[in-house]
Amino acid sequence: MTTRVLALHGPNLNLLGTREPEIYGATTLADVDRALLQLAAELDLELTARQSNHEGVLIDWIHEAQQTGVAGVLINPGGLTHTSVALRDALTAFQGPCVEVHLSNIHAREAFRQQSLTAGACVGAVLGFGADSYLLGLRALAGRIAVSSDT
Ligand code: CA2
Repeated sequence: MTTRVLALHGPNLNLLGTREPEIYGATTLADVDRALLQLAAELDLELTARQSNHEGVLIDWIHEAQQTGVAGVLINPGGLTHTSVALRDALTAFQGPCVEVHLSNIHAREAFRQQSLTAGACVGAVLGFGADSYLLGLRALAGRIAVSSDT
């Protein structure tokens, strides 16, 4: 059976590679998605990647993932990481594993970025490795899905 996973990119991540390269690197979101799709194929996962600038849209996609049997969620919640109880609640309600990823090391940045409201609803987080955070996060998610489907 096909194992489906959802990769979600939060607000402003559509700007990746176009501004602030000193913080977020020169890789575009399309580059990230291409690399994710390639790794997903190697891991035998069917990955769908989506980006939205709207909190409610991200929440709706997580609900839809739950309703349609998606096995796991990889998410960079962007700035919502630090503010959104509603997004955390949606991730908590999702029954499969979720992994949070960040391009930057949020703990080495401004105080307001050092707290994640959403990471506590995830099995773990990968941060600070630029676009590689997504790939490491996808490997971790695949491992979790494999373990939970064994039991
Ligand atoms: O490091 C990350 O991945 C962040 O989730 C990125 C968010 C930021 O609010 C979080 O604190 C950490 C920002 C995403 C916006 O990305 C941009 C990329 C290029 C130009 C402007 C924004």
